Amino acid sequence: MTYTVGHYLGERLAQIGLKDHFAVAGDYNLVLLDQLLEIEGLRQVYCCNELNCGFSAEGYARANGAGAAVVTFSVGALSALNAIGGAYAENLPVILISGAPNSNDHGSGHILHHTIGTPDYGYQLEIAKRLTCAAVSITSADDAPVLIDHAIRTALREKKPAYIEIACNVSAQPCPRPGPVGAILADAPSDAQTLKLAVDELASFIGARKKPMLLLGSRLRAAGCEDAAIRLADALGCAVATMAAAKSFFPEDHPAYIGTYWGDVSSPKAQQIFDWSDGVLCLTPVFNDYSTVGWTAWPKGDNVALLDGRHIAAGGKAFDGIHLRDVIDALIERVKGQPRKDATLVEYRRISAPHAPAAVASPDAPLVRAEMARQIQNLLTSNTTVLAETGDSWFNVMQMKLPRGARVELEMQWGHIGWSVPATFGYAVAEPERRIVTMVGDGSFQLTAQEVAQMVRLKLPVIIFLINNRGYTIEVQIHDGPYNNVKNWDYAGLMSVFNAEDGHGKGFRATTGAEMEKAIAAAVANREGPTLIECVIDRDDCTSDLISWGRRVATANARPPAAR
Ligand code: TPU
Ligand code: MG
Repeated sequence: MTYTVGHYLGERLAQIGLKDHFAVAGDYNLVLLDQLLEIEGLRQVYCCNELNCGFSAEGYARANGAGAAVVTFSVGALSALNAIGGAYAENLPVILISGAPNSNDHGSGHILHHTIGTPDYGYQLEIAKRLTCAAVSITSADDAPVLIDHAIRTALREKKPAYIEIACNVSAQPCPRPGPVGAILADAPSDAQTLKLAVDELASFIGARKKPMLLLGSRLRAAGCEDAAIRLADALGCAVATMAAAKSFFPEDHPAYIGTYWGDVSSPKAQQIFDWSDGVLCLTPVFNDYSTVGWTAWPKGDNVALLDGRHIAAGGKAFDGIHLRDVIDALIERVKGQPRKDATLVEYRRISAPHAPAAVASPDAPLVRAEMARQIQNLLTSNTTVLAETGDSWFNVMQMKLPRGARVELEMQWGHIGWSVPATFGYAVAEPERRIVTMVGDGSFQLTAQEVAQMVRLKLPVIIFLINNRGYTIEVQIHDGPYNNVKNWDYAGLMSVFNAEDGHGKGFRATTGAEMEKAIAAAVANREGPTLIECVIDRDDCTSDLISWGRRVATANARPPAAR
């Protein structure tokens, strides 16, 4: 058998730990898909459309560390690029692979199908360059190994997406076999001198403060520092808060954990502790308009130290080219044996009230948000992952208490409604043994609903809570108008559409607590496919946090243009 460019790509994907890749077929990628099918241990998983294909690979990368999507030129890739923008925003190495025009057509003046109708096909690569950390075009088998390795290596290093397009007549051309994977995984070590100076600076930042605390942000996983953050918390003894987008990146049953810091909509007392602290070590934060609650809660100034994956800023100094993992390890060594800096945690324990269990609603009363959230909370185990969509689902999941091991996945930087359905599919493909629970609003679900059919196809026992409040409630809280009303669907009824003649998905509609409980029991018992539970609640029944946050964001949006 001839070893080909497609084989090389597939083998590299398998080497970096991919057991699956997501695909939508098209004539520019058919031969490539044939080559990928021949790679042992690499399954080809199909999606309904390319946007979903991109988000499926993104969800897969959340569970597996990296993901790949294979699409056709332009009509496919331009849809997938939206999800690639998401992977960039969310720091996930997703490799987008696009079939491309025959190498003989480049520069020929030929007009080809699926293009914008001009003989220049370079626009897709140009767009991809803006949305990825590496974008390459392969029009000759000779260049393929170097270009493929460059794209994959850069994506893994940067924890950002990469783009590879392969001319359709090159995928099956002969190509050498790849060497060991170490060549593309190896990373430059931290610069020793910079590391020492950065740790000196951080140690004196902490030493000079009485009430330090740790704030963990959403890039912690990409930096590979979730465990290191726990060790640092143990060494310092101070309070630890997570930012909203970093929910579940620190164990919530850890004695130092005080909840989410999110300005006005923080967990009880977390904002007071934050305001009282005289030195916040921010690990891998992303401060945007949403995470700072419309710029009202933006940690900065002399009492803030910023520690990113490869960059430290503290005490008016900046340090680059050092891995956060190394910084944390060295800092732990430095503070060892010193008195614990536990003032923020002691203070938190003084002012915080014990957590009161949520009240149980009367079983036959109309379903309300609080009862819905209570029942979903009860479903969470140490083996559960909750994917929470943009909307009030963000605020509902933020209030949940996670057992050790439970994970939450959020897409707060990109915030593409509809993300959760294909991301759930991809996540479930990577982690079929976990209990996977999705919370998605009616408005969001309508963007990507058809990907539930692929969960039926692969018999993935996902539980989807579809929150039907007949509107874009998160938008209602920011700015209301007729555009926030959503056409109602028979959501539970969709499942029989997706099942057709051979599926085992189940759909239920819950209008009371009792109906929801029954549906959850049936969902847990259904191991043969997804279960969708439509939770019917009132249009205005949302968390108070969403209302407060929505007001702040609306104010930030409404700032008039600055006078020139
Ligand atoms: O719980 P709830 O009602 O807030 O959630 P639902 O029903 O899913 O509504 C979400 C409403 C929403 C929109 C329309 N949130 N953000 N947007 C703006 C938006 C539009 N298009 C995309 C692709 N992403 C968006 N975030
Ligand atoms: Mg809604």
